Amino acid sequence: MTQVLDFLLGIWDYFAANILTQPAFLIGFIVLLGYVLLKKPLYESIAGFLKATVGYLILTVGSGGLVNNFRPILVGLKERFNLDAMVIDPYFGQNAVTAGIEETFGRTFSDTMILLLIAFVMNILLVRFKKYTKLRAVFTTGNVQIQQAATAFWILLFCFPDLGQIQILLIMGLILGCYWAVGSNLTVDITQDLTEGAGFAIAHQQMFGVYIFARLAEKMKKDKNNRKLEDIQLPGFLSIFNENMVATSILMLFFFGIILVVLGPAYLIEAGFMEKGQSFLFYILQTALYFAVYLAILQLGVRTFVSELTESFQGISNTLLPGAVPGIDVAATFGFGSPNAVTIGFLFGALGQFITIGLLILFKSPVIVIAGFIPLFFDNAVIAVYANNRGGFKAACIFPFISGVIQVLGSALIAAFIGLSQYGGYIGMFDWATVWPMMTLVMNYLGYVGVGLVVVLLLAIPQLQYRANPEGYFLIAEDYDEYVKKMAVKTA
Ligand code: ASC
Repeated sequence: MTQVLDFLLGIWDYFAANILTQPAFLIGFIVLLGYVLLKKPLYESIAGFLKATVGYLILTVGSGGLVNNFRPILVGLKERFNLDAMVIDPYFGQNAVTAGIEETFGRTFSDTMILLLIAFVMNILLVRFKKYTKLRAVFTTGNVQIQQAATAFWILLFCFPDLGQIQILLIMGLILGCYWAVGSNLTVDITQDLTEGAGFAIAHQQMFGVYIFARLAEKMKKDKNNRKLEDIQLPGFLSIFNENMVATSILMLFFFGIILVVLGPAYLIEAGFMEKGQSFLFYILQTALYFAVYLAILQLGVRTFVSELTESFQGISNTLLPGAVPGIDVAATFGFGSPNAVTIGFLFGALGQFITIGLLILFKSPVIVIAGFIPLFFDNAVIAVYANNRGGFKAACIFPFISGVIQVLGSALIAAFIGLSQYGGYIGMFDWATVWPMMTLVMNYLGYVGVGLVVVLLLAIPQLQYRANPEGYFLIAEDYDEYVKKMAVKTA
């Protein structure tokens, strides 16, 4: 019996390590399965698998390039000024959990794969029974699931220090599974609208944030002077900003130019960023221009795999999971809407974060935060893309700014509260600076009743969404063109 179980667990571990937590392959295999279910010839199915996987890997090159190039520059501020500070960034958050968990709780966390199994199965079941649950999206972004599992593990140990390993895994699986399914589902409608029916939702770390800001942005639509970024044609010399690559390059030149000057060539050489004897001016120029380079790569990746995913997923949503959409990496949305919204969101979010960090320093906060690249880019730029799409350019400036303030304050408060800040990092993404701290408080003060309450409240959200538009709710995921027609008739 135990041998059979070990064998099955071995298979699962292999699947989890190589596919489930590697979104490029997971998406590739989903495309393959979709085409097979659509009864496409095998060679076409394999071609689809390859194109989707390559496309996703291209996206990873783009997003990884951005993260690896620009995160060290921001984190450099900490070293350069010898700040005893916590970096808000998912990888720093994960490291902090690993560094502190033994000392703080006398535990280690090695059951990530089993946790993923529980939460993934739970997510699929919730969608399979969508008639009752009203949930339409499956979370496929394994790389962020691991980071979230680490932070959630810490939070649960903080709330329930005496819980056994199996109980922790079950409660975590329950809560994370619900968060993934409900969060991803929240983004279905607004993403269909943004992408004109590409057939995916977001599966990442700011799903609630994107939804809330998208809805708030709608309130700004009435203002006639508040056009979408793509509808604004700047006059005269400003017209060069109409071209996204130029706009990104110029704005990043200023942004990273200032930071690099603050860090100074001496530090940059010492820390290995710059070579001795290299021109500082051209170093700055090249660094800033690489932002536009990686962004372009990222968008190419999105274009390569999204069309395959859209078409093939029909196979799955016609049979295995009726009416479902895949939840995928938030970076996929950078291929849609206004490319300039990406840059604007990043910069306004950074402004919000930097001002708030300045205030923390000024008021001698016990926890000082260092801005992390991933929350700045993958939260705030995305919030701007949706805000611009639903409410115009003012929304694309204001909401990322507010998000930046919240990311810093929310992370500082929760990380200090649960004792994670002293280990140098916190995940820092929008939902983890807002929704998760609230859930933590509820569980901490109400115990198991709190766990129940969190699950019930999460599961109530899709019910409310459904009630707001029962006719369109499933249709928008199943057949976007039909949905648009139906809604046009309704409003006419
Ligand atoms: C994250 C994280 C990443 C990026 C990536 C964006 O939160 O951990 O590696 O965002 O998913 O494409």
